[in-house]
Amino acid sequence: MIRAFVALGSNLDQPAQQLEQALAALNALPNTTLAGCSSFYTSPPMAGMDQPDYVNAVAALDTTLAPLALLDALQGIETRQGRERHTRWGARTLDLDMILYGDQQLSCERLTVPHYGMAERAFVLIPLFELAPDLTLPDGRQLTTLLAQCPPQTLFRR
Ligand code: ROI
Repeated sequence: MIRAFVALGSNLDQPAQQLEQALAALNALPNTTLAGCSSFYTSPPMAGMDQPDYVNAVAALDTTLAPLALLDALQGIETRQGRERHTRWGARTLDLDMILYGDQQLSCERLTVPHYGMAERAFVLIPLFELAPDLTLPDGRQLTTLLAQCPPQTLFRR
């Protein structure tokens, strides 16, 4: 059994409801249980983009799905919730990013874990800290160190 962490984000079509629906879908995945979810947070789009604010959270999953099978499952949920991939970093109904898969470091065309951008994203690190304050990344860095070094961002706990 692997403990994986998934970052959830939405900024279209009732974002908080999108996240609730996604959590139910995660909990219904085969060979997977939803072990926990952080609070929901509201934040402006990163890098000052002209989009609606996001609602973000992080979920903990216990799974025996292999990494790419879990990725397929996450993309299936995104698609069923109306995700359309037009432009990179465009507004979206649902984004599910696998940020950690146990203590494994994986890199292939479809998937890199730990997620390449997590260290710069307070909207990932702060909810993750709620679930796993003592977490150490596969490369040995402490979550608390990443948090201390993360660029400041506006984030409201809902
Ligand atoms: N900004 C915030 N605040 N939250 C996100 O989930 C998010 N996701 C993205 C981009 C467009 C980079 N900005 C974001 O993909």
